[in-house]
Amino acid sequence: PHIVRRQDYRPPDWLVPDIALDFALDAAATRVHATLSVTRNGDHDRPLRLDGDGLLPLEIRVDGAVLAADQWSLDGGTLTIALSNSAHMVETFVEIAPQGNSKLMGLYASGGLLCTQCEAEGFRRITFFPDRPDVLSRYSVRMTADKALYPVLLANGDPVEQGDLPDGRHWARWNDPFPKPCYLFALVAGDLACNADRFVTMSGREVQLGIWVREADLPRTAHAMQALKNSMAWDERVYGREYDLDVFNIVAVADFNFGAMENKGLNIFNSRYILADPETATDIDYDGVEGVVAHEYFHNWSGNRVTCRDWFQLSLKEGFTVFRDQNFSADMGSHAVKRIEDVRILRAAQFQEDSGPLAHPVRPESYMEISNFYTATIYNKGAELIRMMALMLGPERFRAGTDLYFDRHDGEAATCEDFVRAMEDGGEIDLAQFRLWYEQAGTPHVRALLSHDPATQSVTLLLEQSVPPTPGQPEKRPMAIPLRTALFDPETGQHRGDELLMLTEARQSVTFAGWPTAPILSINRGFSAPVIVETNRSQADLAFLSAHDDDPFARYEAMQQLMVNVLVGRIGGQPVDEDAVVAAIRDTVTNPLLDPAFIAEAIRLPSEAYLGDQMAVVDPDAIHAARDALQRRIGAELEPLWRDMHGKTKANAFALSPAAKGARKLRNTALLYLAASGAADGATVAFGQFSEADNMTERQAALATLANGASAEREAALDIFYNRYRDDALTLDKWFQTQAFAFHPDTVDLVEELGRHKDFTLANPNRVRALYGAFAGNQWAFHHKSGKGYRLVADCIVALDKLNPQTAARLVPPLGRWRRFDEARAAMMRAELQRILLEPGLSKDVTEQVSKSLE
Ligand code: BAL
Ligand code: ZN
Repeated sequence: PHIVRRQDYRPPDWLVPDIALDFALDAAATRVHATLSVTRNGDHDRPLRLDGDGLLPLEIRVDGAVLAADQWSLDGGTLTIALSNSAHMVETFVEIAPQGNSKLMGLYASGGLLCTQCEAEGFRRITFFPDRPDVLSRYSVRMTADKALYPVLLANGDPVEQGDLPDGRHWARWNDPFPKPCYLFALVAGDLACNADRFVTMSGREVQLGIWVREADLPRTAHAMQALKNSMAWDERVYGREYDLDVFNIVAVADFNFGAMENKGLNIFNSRYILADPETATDIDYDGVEGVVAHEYFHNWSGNRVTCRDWFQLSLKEGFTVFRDQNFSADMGSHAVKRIEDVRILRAAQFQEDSGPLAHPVRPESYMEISNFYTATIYNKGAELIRMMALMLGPERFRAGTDLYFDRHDGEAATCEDFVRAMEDGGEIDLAQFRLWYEQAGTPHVRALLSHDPATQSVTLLLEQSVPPTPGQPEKRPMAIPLRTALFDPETGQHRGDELLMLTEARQSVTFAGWPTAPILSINRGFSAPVIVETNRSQADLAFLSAHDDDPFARYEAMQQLMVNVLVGRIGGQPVDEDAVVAAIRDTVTNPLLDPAFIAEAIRLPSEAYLGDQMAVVDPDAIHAARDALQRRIGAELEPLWRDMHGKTKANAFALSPAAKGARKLRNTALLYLAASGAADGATVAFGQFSEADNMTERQAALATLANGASAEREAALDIFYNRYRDDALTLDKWFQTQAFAFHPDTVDLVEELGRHKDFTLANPNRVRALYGAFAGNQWAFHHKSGKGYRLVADCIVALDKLNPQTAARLVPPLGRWRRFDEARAAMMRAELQRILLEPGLSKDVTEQVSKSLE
């Protein structure tokens, strides 16, 4: 298979300043007439090459004249036309079949809608075009369609004209004045209702906002609309960025590979990130809607106005936009809790990726299939890189850097290097060494050893860094690592100031004077760098920090590390002091000064997967047993506390305020520990919460608690939930997901059964992720020693690959982690990967992920 390399980048041979598209829309057969004004880029005699995927030209015209069959060629999808002058008008006519498009790339049917997804390379499935992000065009789009089936016709930009046609058809024209790459093209046709609103920009322009959904879903769009307006105001306030068109539309569709897509002026969303009401959405869902609406909106500047030169620069828009949406969400809620949540996601998804066969730099060097690079590294680690630059610069200089970046590159296709240079020039900083973060894959390890010298009344902090080898990068250079650090006086419980230490050497030390007694080290505060830190802090030091650190992330981290040490020690058969964990949890829960949402985060045991990451060889059964035992002990020893807290946090009526959300989070945690305590009424209390809840956050948490056990209430609750939500796809996903994620000895068999359930379908990516995605993330169940879990996921990959390779490929990484497991499991995982690779007609998406996993 063809490998694309960053070093091979060459500017496009031909540019397309303008394109007119005419769609005769029909689910079975849509005709597309494209008119491209093309101009030769530079002095060369190379022909015009247009990308196509599954397209056959019905007719081609150049400057109005129809081409004979020997005047063009089609090879591997690419249409080649020899052109003599420096500018031409090229027309192509093709027919495509949206209804048969199960890949959900290009133009496809979802429910009764017709919609598009073009990023990264879906536009070539619609029409012939130079499908690369550095070819920017002004689009004019005309659509005709059956008016009864598709009364609403939307495209990018602003609406221009519409009218009726004979035979029950109608038409609409949209123009987008902003030149854009074809991956940002979009259209939607369907029977949709609109939640309409308006926003007045900082310069006083009025923008019409529309969220388009099925009529029945309209009541579930209020939260998304509020999030959109908040995002628009936030981007003006924080980055000085104003919206630029007269309309901004969002459409929700049920079948979608991504979470959403930032098409210019017409965002298309997976409905799970638009629809929310208390009956069906958890607080996490509400936050997801807010965050993704913001993310897509922010792309209007970081992605659309300034786009990417090539796909190796993907993190230029994604890392920066994730950073922007993270900060927006923090401003809308709690900075402390948002940071903890983001780090938890980074560690679960990106650290695992960075330590496995699919590890790649934030700016990759090569790919076989770009769809495989929409990864936690590009997105989440990319966001951490921006965060580190923002920290090193401080808010004013960072803003100067982003202003310069937007000014310099507006209307251009830029690179990660352009961004870093704007930070250097605008923020007046030297980022020469920092650039390594874009080049080197792998999570840096930092050892931080504090030693006290009573004679000189000083302490020395020795810092050492190493970056592990990753595929294709055996040797690494030292990185520039910003570490926010403080030293705590154990007598006063206070520190003497937070310092930003820059670790730039492999080994470096710094001495602090004026410490007659040894202080306690708080390091990587706020998770200032995406690294793994190892320290020589005792359990007593960690317990101290868990009670005194004024940096909420560091306080959380101390608590987590306290728990990790106990659990890893227990798994390794070492004597451990579990009482210290119980005491720290008691102190945290009963501290009236702490935010309930923070308490809930802090007292949660580290996940089984995270514990696995701390071990040389992951032992899923031992991890589960140790974690379960500690959970039961915490439950039993503090049972009155859990009972009391569960009662106290019962809300009277649903609200979305931070206080109400925090109370629900704490209540659900209390329920979990109460159920683990072994109290005779554990299942009854959970079932009570399940039945009485006026919101999905409490209902689903109660269901999940019950799903871990074997009570009669478990079956009853699952039945009630299914019957209540069987006709609501998004909520039924939760029913699949909760079971696939359950800590239950029979989960693997249950997942096999659910795969045959009449409501399970491979055609809907959300449903696949709810069952197989959740299951593959359930370490204990997926790694069942029978190997059955591996077989189930491999079977799903093989079957799904025939329909939707992009979503199939996303299930490969959990199998690819075989090197981390014992020989028996590793052999079974490898065997499944080899079986997948033997499948005839395997997509390049899955081929790339599987072959890299076996290397
Ligand atoms: N650009 C793909 C979806 C997203 O990151 O917004
Ligand atoms: Zn994005």
